[in-house]
Amino acid sequence: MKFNLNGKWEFKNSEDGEYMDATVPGCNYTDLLALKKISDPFIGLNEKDAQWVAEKEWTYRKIFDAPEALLSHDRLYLCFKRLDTVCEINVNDKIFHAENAFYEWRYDITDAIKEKDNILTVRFFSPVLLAAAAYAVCKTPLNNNGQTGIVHIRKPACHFGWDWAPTLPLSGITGDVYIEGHSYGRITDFHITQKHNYDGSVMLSLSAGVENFGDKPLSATFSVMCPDGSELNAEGINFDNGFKADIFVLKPELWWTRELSDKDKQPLYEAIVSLSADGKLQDGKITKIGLRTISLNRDKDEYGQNFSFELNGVKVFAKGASYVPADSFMTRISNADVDKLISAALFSNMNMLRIWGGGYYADDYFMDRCDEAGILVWQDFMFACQGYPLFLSEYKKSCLTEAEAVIKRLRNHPSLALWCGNNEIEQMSPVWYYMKKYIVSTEDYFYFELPKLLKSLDDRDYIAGSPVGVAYMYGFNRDNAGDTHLWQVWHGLQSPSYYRKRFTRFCSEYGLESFPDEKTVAAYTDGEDYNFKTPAMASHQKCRGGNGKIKYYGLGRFNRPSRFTDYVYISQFCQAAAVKDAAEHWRRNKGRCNGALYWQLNDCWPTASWAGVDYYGRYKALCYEAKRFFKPLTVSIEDSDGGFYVYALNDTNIEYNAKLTFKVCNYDGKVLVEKENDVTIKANESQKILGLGMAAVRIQNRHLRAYAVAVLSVDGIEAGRAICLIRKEKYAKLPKPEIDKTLELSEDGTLTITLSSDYFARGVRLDSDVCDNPFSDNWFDILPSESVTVTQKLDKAYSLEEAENALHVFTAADLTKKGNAFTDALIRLSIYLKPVNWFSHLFTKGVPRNINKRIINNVEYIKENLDE
Ligand code: BMA
Repeated sequence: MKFNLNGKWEFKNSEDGEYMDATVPGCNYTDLLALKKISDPFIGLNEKDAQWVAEKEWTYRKIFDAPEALLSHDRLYLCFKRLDTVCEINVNDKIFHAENAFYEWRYDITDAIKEKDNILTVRFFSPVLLAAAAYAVCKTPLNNNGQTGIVHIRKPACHFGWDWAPTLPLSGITGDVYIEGHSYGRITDFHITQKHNYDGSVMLSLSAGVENFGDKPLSATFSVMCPDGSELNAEGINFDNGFKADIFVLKPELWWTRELSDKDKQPLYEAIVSLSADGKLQDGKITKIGLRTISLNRDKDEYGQNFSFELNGVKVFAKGASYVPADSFMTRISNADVDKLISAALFSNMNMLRIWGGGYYADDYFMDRCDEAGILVWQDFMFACQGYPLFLSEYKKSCLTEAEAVIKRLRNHPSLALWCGNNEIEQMSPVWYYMKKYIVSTEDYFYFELPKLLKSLDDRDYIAGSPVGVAYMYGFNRDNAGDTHLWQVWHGLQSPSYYRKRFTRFCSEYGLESFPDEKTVAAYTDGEDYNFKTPAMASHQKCRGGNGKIKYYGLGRFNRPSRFTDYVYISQFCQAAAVKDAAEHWRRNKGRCNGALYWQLNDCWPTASWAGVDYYGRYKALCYEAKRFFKPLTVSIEDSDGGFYVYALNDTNIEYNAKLTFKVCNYDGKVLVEKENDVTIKANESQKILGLGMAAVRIQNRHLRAYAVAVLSVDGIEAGRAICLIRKEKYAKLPKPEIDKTLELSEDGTLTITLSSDYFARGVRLDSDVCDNPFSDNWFDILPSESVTVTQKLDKAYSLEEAENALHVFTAADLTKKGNAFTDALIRLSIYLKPVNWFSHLFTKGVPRNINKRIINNVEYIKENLDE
């Protein structure tokens, strides 16, 4: 029996004050916000005024009666799905403790609870003061992202501020709280492993851990409900502390990612275990599983060491982004919010999301949605960018307990593809080389202890960190092995063309910042007249020098505009273009490069950042562009000063007979060069299908003010298109197009917009004053003499006239212009010369060298793995 304790609670500042109304799950900030004791920290400069909250201790209290039916059980557990973080729990004067926000806490309160007036309090210590006190006792390396010393507390690192997150380290009961009543026994864990046989059949091994409270015999039965409705059953046999059984699935329906499947929803099997005693059901668990094999191929190959995911034996090019907490106050993230972000990932044709190590582990709902949708999940353990005191035995114990709990919670999910030890700790390690014990214990933990524990609990692949090379501090961020984070563009101010120099085996982080949608900016600047430097704008840019960098990249591609709002457009355009260029380059080199996960899918508050979707769910240009550059079957142009190579990119498992049309045209559509080819596109490969020098174009259009377009069609239907300008926007002299639009509104509220243009229209952006739902397409180019149709589902009833008046169409040719090439260059130079920028630029200038044989020969591990 489960007795729910969610809902109305009371809370107070522990040192003084009266109890006030609180809501659980929730936290001190959201409760204070509801009582109007603080102003919304996401708006204006309010974040600063809310800092006192984290410096206090907060006590939460609930007084309740326990029903007779609950008290009649053999064992009563008080369960907290999440406690954030260090706290003392008092149940009628019986004291318990918690110190880790990443797993469920469970306390035996059988003897502590009574029928009437139970008093339950939870007293949270200030995370800020605690981190400072712990730091005083045990020094930690300097933290670049907020308060130094926070690594002592097992809590999302980004709560203390990050280069995209505010500093709002909450305290509170941030998950469900309830009392579980059990008799005879309970199921502690349910695990299903699968063995795929050569004939295609699958043997499922199901096991349930059981806690037995008495001496009565317990029994268990297992069943599996198949997607076709059939049911398979087995009696459990005793083993260790539980039961197990094998169930054979003769003809499994396999789980795939979307591009490898013909289904929108993946087939899931429902596994059930029932525990009985005394002829009665005492406990049960149900979990959905998908049948598939997933592995990370790290074999030696012609380029070094592979880094490629294989699903059911089929190589997968990973296309996606990193997922960060969707709100600084995580209890405000509803299932609908998660749905929206998953929809955005699907909209952008992603097949993998990386759960980044400075937030939370993926929650059950998120995983369920990924299981259903066919999205692979890369799960970091929660360690990011800092030295963690893993040499302290109690601390390490807490981390390993956390790892065990998380592995057990997530391991049945078919979408879970990889465990990763941490985010960027290894690449930071050289900076704290003088703190030897951090170096040694980091290697111990991530290279030995954590993988050893993992191996005993799960058969998935593991990498020690992201980025990763071939051994501790060897080979990360290089091109012949491992996973990379390529921040030369943005942090190092390299030009976006730098990406094309990199033939990374897998890039799990790269990106460029942009401003969010203008409506989002307007929300946090609270009506103020803003520019790059106004206080609210500056406080909603957490990356040091970030707004300068947005300008730097913007002016590299466009003329300097006279309106600040044009910068919003430019920043999003440049972000989308840079990420696209990299993703397509790596897709063109598929096999050598095996994944492009950009930084970052989403935001935790309204801010300038690398996200593709802003905090309010508004899609930036990147989210739309990704729909095109991650499309499973499409075409890509590799352009250079000398000419073009056209590639077919095919991530499906199907071979296609297709037609390629390639043209270079003037802005009025006059064809300068045209080629047409019939091509056979091989399954699951990238292939060069055309090469063309620039000379033919130059003869006819000396200034190269023209565009190139490649269209790939299968059975007469367009399967993908790529368009590029021959010269960058600022030199392209884009014509001002006349765009015609016709609108239709259907009864179900779908607005259909058809656009056509007299001249080539670059970066056409649609925006509605009344509705934020995504358009079916946006931020596209319109070619002269063709029409483009897009739809948008309106969320309220509007007349056609209202919808039409609310719709704005903007193109790159509508941008304002001030100054000239010289002044723009000076502005860029002054940004470049900021010490933080030029240092980082010089530091990241060259492509890191490949792994050096001399080094390899010194290390046994590397020798075994890479040396021929
Ligand atoms: C990466 C991430 C984050 C950070 C991002 C942008 O390295 O792992 O730590 O927010 O860069 O700087």
